Amino acid sequence: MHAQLLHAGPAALRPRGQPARPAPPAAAPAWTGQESLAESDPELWALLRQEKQRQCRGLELIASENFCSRAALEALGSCLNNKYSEGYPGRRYYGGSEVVDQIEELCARRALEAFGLDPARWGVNVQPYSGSPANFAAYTALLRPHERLMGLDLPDGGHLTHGYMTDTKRISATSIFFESMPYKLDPATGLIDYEQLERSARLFRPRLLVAGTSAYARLIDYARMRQVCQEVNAYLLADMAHISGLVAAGVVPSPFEHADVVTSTTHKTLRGARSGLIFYRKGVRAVDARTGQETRYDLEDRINFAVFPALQGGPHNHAIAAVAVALKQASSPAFRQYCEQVLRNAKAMAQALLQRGYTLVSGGTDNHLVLVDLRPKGIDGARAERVLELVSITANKNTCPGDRSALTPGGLRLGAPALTSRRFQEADFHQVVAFIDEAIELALDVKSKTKKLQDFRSFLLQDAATQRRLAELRRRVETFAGAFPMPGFSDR
Ligand code: DSN
Repeated sequence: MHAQLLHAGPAALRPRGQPARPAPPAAAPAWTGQESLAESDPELWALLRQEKQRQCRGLELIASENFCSRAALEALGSCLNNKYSEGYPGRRYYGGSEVVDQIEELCARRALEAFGLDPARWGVNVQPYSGSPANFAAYTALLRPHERLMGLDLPDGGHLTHGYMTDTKRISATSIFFESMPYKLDPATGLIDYEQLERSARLFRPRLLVAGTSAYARLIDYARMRQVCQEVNAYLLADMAHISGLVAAGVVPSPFEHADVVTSTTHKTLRGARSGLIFYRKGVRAVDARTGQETRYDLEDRINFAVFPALQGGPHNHAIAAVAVALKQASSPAFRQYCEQVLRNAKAMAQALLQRGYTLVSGGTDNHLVLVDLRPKGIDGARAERVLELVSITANKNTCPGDRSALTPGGLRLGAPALTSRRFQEADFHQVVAFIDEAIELALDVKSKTKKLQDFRSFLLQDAATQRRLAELRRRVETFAGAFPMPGFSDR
């Protein structure tokens, strides 16, 4: 009976009256993991191509962005993604770490070299996942819960992680787990108000002072901040995320001369993969003038412990490798030339904006960005950002000193690093400003015909004449931008 059933096939097993089942599908091709993205996931591939085209045909002016090199992206998209290696080189919780140990050590060595640091006096942790985790790890290492820190207020050009809170809410975890007090810009000059900072520090007695900015076009007086720290017995932490490439190239003052700890991202002016770094001082911290007794820094263990195991798990070995590649590039003469050009381009952009009647916070720039105060023009950053976006110019709205609303702030932040990586020079930035000016004129026109921001946004998409003007400007912007080279892979 059994043998009969086997030979009779499925029909013999089917109860009478039931339809035949469809034939089973042909066996799926075996997964090899070697299929290209285009083969394996055409939907995602198409989106990736769209983003690549957006980057190539647009003018990228977000001051914190840059175009990473193909070499670094190759490391980022490599087998290093596969490896778990909690711990530090030579002290891992997983086997098979002999190669990633070398990669992490190489990255750390290159980080010290890129910033001209003596390994006897500085160490670096290359494991933070990005800038915000790096800052939180540094605070965790240096402060007990609810100890005090001061940083530049976010609306004045600081960063969320420098202690941001509002009148009604503690926004950044930095203000939830620690007590934060902001310092501000002098609204008259657009410069950091160091006198107010000193007065506040004497009253507040922070344990940590953060010297760092994300929308400030001028240089930081680290020496003055160091003096404040000495007076109130605080650590000085420099968050150089925005300017780390410029620091490595030696074209702006280095925070390492004065800071105890320096944090950074690696993908802004440094032009690497997205990751974070924490540098910390080692060796002698102070010598007692009377007894000659030395106090030594104890930051290395505290920082390393804060990153892992306190806050993070497995290091992103692919990102660490890609950062190592970028740091090698950042130590080259070509990178220094790039950074010099970034500064020249930012200055050219500032000059062109001033010539066209725009107001700049602080009146100009000493670094990679300009902060345009659009309020005297009768428009805000939100409207300007939207019109620019519709003509393939990417920038971001930003608060200016005295701004009340973060949703419709008065400023527009424009940065030179990304386009300089595409070989833009001063004359090209004059053309970029000409395009921006046309877009702002268009925004002013639409603003005069609408009321609220939402009406403004709808009108841009619905009014036929406006649509034609946008399309015509976008075509010229894209033709111009598309002619410049682009770092990275040509197709992704
Ligand atoms: N998001 C970055 C910036 O734009 O400045 C800072 O983290």
